Amino acid sequence: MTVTFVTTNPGKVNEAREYLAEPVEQLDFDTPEIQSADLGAIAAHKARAAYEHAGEPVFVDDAGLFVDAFDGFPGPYSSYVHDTVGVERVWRLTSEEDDRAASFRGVVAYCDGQEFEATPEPVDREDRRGRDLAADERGAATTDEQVRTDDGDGDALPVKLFYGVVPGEIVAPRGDGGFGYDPIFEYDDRTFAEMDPDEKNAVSHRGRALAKFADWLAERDTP
Ligand code: ITT
Repeated sequence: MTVTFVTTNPGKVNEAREYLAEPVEQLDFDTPEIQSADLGAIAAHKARAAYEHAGEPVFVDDAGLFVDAFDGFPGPYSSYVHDTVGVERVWRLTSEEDDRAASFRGVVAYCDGQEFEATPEPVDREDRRGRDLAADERGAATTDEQVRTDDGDGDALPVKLFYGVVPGEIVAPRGDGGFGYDPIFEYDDRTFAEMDPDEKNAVSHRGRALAKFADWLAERDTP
């Protein structure tokens, strides 16, 4: 079954194609985004709007770069900061700090107009290369799979959310791959822009969220 990814960002689509067993089709639509400090709320709102636009089951992704020294900034404002301040200057600002730790956090949000089963409790899990995902997620104040039905906009369509987080460090730009903040985000001695898409996926916030989404789709589609 084809799954439709509503996003303006082809880099995200490439990553989803590496991960999901199902064929992924991009619907290039700039979904309106609410302003919120809560990535889950932004993603849920985005998924509902995308579903209403597409008229078919869809998923969206919302992600941001959270710099520890700036209490998480740019976080949910990453897109705006990327287009205004720019990646190079985010590096320069961070280079003045002693603490250059940061994390990418992301949420994959799925909406098909239906209700979802009750959400299981978070479980300890490893990624496909044996990394302990739960250890990274514990420090990042994310929760595991969730269903959201109300984000202050009344009786809203249910949205299923899958979170992912990866800790790293802000460094001077290196590498030509990836997109967005990838050149300044270092994980295990390499920036995300120095990794192939499958290498980035194996450790990234999006890869982690997509892994949970893929597991859920597979379970749901098993008779
Ligand atoms: P859509 O909303 O259309 O999906 P977008 O690129 O605007 O695409 P986001 O709002 O989720 O996506 O992204 C916020 C910013 O964070 C944006 O500047 C992205 O380039 C950046 N970003 C998101 N995921 C990233 C990743 O895996 N690597 C590097 N930068 C990323």
